[in-house]
Amino acid sequence: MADERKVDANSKDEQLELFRVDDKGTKLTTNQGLKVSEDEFSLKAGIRGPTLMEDFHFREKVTHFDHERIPERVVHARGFAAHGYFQVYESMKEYTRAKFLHDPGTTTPVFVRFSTVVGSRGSADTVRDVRGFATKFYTEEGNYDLVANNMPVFFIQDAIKFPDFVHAIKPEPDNEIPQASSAHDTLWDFVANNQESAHMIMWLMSDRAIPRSYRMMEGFGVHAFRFVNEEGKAHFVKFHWKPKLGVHSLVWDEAQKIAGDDPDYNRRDLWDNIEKGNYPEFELGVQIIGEDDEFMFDFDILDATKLWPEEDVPVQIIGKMVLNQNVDNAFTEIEQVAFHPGHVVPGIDFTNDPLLQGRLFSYIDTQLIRLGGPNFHELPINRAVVPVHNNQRDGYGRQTINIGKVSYHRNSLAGNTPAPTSPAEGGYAHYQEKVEGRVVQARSESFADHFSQATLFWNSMSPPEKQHIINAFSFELGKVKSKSVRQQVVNMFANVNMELATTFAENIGAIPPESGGSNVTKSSPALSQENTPKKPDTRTVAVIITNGFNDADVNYVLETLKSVGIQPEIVSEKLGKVVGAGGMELEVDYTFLTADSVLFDAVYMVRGSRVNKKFNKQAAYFIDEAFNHYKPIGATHEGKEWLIVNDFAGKPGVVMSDDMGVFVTEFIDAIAAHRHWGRQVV
Ligand code: HDE
Repeated sequence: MADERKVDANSKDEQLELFRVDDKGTKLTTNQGLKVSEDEFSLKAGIRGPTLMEDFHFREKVTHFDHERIPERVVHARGFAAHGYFQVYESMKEYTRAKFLHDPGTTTPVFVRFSTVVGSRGSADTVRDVRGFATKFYTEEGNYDLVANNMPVFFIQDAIKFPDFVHAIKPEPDNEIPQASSAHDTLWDFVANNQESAHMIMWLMSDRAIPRSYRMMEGFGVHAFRFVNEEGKAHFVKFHWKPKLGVHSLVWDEAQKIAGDDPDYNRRDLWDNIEKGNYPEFELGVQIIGEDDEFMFDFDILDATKLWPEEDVPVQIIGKMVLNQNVDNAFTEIEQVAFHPGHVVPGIDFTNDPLLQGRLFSYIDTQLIRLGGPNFHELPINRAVVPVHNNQRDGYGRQTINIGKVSYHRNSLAGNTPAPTSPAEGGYAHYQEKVEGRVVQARSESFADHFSQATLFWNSMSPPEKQHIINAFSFELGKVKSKSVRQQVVNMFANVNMELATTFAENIGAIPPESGGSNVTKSSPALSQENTPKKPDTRTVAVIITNGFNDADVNYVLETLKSVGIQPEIVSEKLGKVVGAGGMELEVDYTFLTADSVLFDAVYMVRGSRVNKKFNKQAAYFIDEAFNHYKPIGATHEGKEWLIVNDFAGKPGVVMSDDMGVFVTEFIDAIAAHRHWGRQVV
């Protein structure tokens, strides 16, 4: 459950407070502060005459409106964010100078933006896609950005291919179709012709691409970074975020329906749970490899299409992040926040991963156009909590009023300040890696194996997860029009696993591969969501109910569910109240019109003594869909009778009993298990 602790020294919040304005109860003014007397009628020459140019309030209002939009992010356009704090569990001083990783008593304010990658700003949340997981730590040594994704590898090995990849996955340029989807010809043509994408495509076709909640996703820094300690000793490091609630996903049919029912599903879930005090928590983990062990692995640790199997390089949990505050304004905070993997603090450094190196260029560059110039660091959400002093000056929208004549280094007029700080006193010093070699445009041979880890991923999946991957390939390629591309993809994935390629080949009318297969037999249990923590906390339950229910029993069930952190919502025919046989009233949250079962994690079917035919029909649709999505279904009283008549009794995850104590215990267990894959769903 939520950790109630508040941030000790939330200096970021204090800083933002300086910029917050509450317009409620104030007088309307122009941007110049002039009080406005008329805001409905523009100034006209005669009551039916033309509008006059001298109406400055009209012009200012419309001009500002005309310029309200800024370019959306070229990728990760759709996102949502929240404030919180981070705390390290034990000092990491042995490995890194980064001060925010030293003192367990220090809380560092953070701002985290979750996103989809492909869709535009208005696209649906539940599409099949990678999710961004970008964290800005406002540390006492300056801002540190951990710009991560919810998958540990990437589609390409070298940043020079990023525009090609993005052009291929975005809507096709002639008709701008499809929105927020990888299920089209150009993406799969790219995949087949850039086989380094194989491993990431396995992740994209897996359940990881349709997370149940931003609160239930892992985050991965993807690249190998470097930790550098006080003595200058370096280690390779990969960053992980582990959600306290475990890693959970939707099923594909459900995800598609939610995209229509509630396109804001993931953002609403984050917002609502923070409002309710169910603060999302993530633990920060690190995998550390000594410099001497760089070449100990059967893959190149600098290759971003490879993960470091957790069984070989354990994830050390080093701290915790809690998101406990919603934004006040989506534009000024979420849209204007600017992340950059190059925003580091002393003790965190880069490696020669060619994907990372390219990112170091791209992020500042994109903010220049998106946020309108080089002063985006002055926007409230991007400001460091420590003072900023340098000789950078001017530019669009500059806000700092730098005093004095000196804006250059070296100088004598200002005593040669602002002065650099020596590394010993906390100045950033780049790691002195020895580099030598010829200038070449090529890729290291050690990056050449594109399939072993794709097979490792496949081998690690549980049977339902494997089936979902086959279904995803069948869906995506089923939407690809080019037969040649479909066949190329089948042939490519024969290198990963023959059963996989053969099964989806049959579903998409392609020729099953004649040869292929992999000799990789290794698996990594950490990759399967089957092994993730499963808890009932914050799960939602639709309570299907109408008048005449058993007051005491229903009240007992609802209160017990709430006591373990489950969130029941009342669903009935009409908004208003439903009344129990003994007069107890329950406020209806949703009707069958405003909600479908896809919006809930489980269903509790109560019915009531006063059901009618229409109620039964709508409830039946609800239950049927929940059953097909493998969700827990509980039933008591008239609900139980209905489930028995309709042949749901005894099926996995279907809980019913006349003893309310037994019922609620078993129902909570079924909810904690999340999905009941043992069902035969046709
Ligand atoms: Fe990004 N990426 N990226 N990316 N990325 C952007 O920056 C880029 C990559 C990631 O919520 C852009 O401000 C290149 C990997 C996240 O604001 C842009 C390459 C990972 C976000 C950009 C990559 C990411 C972005 C677009 C290949 C996981 C959203 C808008 C070398 C580790 C941040 C912006 C937010 C955003 C470039 C690959 C994560 C264009 C060139 C790998 C979470 O600069």
